Amino acid sequence: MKKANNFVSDIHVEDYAAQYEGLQATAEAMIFLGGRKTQSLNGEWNYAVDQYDTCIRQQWFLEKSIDQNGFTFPLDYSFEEWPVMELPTCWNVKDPMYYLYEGSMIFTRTFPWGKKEGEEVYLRIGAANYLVRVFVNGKYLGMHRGGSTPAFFKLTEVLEAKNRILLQADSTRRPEQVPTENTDWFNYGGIYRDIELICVPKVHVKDFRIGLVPDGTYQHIDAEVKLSEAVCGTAILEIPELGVRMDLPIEQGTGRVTLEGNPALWTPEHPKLYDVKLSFEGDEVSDRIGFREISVHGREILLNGKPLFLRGISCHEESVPNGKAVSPKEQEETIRIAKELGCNFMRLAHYPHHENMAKLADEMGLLLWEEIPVYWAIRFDREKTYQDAENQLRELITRDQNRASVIIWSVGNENMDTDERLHFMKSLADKAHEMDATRLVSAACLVDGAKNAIADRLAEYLDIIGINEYYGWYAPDFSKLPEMLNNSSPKKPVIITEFGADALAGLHGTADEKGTEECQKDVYEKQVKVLGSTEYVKGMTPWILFDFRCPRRTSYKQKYYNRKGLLSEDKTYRKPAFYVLQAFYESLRSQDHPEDEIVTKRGNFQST
Ligand code: GCB
Repeated sequence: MKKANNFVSDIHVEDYAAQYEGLQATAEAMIFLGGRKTQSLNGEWNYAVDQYDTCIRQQWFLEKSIDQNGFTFPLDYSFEEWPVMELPTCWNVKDPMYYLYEGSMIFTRTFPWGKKEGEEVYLRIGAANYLVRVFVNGKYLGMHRGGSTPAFFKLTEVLEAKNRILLQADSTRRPEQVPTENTDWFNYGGIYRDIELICVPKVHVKDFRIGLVPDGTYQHIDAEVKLSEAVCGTAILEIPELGVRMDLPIEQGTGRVTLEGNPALWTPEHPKLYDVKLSFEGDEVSDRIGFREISVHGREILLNGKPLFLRGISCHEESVPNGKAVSPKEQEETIRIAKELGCNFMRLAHYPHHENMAKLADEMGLLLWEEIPVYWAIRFDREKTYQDAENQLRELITRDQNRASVIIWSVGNENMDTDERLHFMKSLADKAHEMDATRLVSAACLVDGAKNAIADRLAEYLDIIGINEYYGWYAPDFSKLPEMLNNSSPKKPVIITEFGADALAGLHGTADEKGTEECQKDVYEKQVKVLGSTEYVKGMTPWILFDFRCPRRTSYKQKYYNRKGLLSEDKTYRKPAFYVLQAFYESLRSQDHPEDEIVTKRGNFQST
């Protein structure tokens, strides 16, 4: 751009963000966290709403009142006097003023640091929606895209005795992002998972993966290590309960070993976990590992070689008081309610949930479907959008690859079967397969409406076909469901990843009256009857466990909520359909595991 003599950088430059697009934190920047002590930066941060991105236009992080051209302006910020917000959080639930706010907020605080020789320091932000930019002591350290996966930044070189950190979190929806502008959930803004500093020796364990070799013997354990530097040496691997303490040779920074073991196998009914330790010179990490094998054979899903029906439920990451920043107690309660429903499986829709969900599922015994937000009308024609989606997938896999509970990576939900989409999502499925041979790959696909059949071309590249169908709701003629199932002859197992109906808690009427509890109950009764007797349907995750916020839902029954929850949004009231599904799952479970104790029925309604 040709600059006029009266040019002023902070008001005349509209591509101001371009210089803060580089240094993208990607999956490659991640560090294995298990067993590491971290220093928390959670807590009070000063903040300001920054609707016009003035912070990066004026470079507030420099804490100078002179711009690049020597132009002096009065400071438009005062970090110390700004109000305070407790992080992590979603700002929408912090103050009614921010209930619908989308855009940038600036967060800043100071922290002391005592440098130790030879130590590297990294910042980890568990999740910030959608992008976050990091500035420490006046320097731009990088940015991260993707609202639900962790971001890592190296701080070592910039740290001093006293440090100022400034974060720009920007929740703006943009067409080329993943997800794109239009979704069926609320776009919470904020830095809503833990912010922490990680100190590691220069040569440290960057990645550590361990699990059962999927060879059908259940006796071979595969462990793989990546170090931060291409050094050679010997790591030590320990699984005390299995009597394992062995050398793991490292060449050029990587090492891999397969060992004989006879672990008790992990199942949802018996979620046995083993303590595992790995050390390399001054660095030590640990994890709690369940050993299990998941596979498909024809139209069967097998867990440790045994056929399995996935008694599931879909779930968003949300609570009324905390938005997406659900507390550990709320996470545990979600799993507990799913178990009360009789589930052995949960679909964490439509984006990566907090990593603690998978840790809890490991401990409490629940199988998981994890998903990236390749949702609806993603810009499948854009290479940058693909890179963003693939990076989110790689970050998710790297984060949760040691979790026994996670059996399926989903590469998206309800996308039109176009050529661009097929190429895009096939590439994602290939990437997931390439990174992880110990799990299945799926996606939630739509029914082909013209054929009334399962005909999505993506199915060829998936291990399990996920199908969203809304017979009895969006597709009002229920008789089309058995017809659709008869019209289809999938070569792989099918999971019905969605069906459901809205019901406003406490609203009564006839089964024909949409939005009533009776209508939802009726849809569930019809659905489970048909799906339960379809040979190739090997699981289901009806839509959805709890009512959830959604800007698209404006009717008087919805009140900006999607009301397809089996429970109301406060997670206390169980609608009658809850008990229909519970009774169905109980009947399946008593066939599968007659020896298991039956979960006591609780709640406010007894099925008749
Ligand atoms: C779907 C979507 C889900 C929506 C749901 C609905 O098919 O996958 O995100 O919330 O339908 O209620 O319309």
